[in-house]
Amino acid sequence: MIDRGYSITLFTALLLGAALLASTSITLIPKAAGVNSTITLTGFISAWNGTTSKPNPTITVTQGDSITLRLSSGDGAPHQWFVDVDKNGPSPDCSGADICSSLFSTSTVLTFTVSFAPGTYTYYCSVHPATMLGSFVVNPSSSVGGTALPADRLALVAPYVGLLSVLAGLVAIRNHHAPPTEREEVDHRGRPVSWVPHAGNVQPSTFNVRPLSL
Ligand SMILES: [Cu+2]
Repeated sequence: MIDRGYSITLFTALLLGAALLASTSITLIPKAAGVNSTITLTGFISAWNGTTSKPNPTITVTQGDSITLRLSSGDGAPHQWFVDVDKNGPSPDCSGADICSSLFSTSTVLTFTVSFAPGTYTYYCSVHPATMLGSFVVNPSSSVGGTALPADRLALVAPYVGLLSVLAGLVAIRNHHAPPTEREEVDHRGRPVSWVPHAGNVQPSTFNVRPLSL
């Protein structure tokens, strides 16, 4: 009883909805887990790792990495390592966005996860920020140009679109199957004329009844 065009539309809507719902499980492929890396820095008033061939080395990490930073004082002076995440310069905001070690004269270990945005930051010693500073580079978590976000956005939206399509289809079925009203008419001889209006056309019709000329 359902007309062909309607069936195709309904089938397409249901298929689209089901496909979108299914796609959510496809896009939930786990991302590459953050790497655990250990970095060692020795503090000297002249520079971090000041006695090596690479003082104040550039530290390069990937977003999501778990970092273990092994810090020691090479000159017995107190030092404090921090990365200036909020990019407001060499005064540490340890209760804010910046990530800080404790103040140490012997050694300490700082562990943290790189949960802030990719970009280039500066790490300092808060006690000797003029000489003890270097670059802290955070690379995006996706290895191919950091294009992971569009898929994530699709995964966020797809279940809702899928659900809406299915709901729209169900509402359409419900409306379409509203039972047609049966009307009873009487012809010019008083005999009942039964008819069912065509589905989708329930407008009242006019019967022109002429008496037969005998
Ligand atoms: Cu220092």
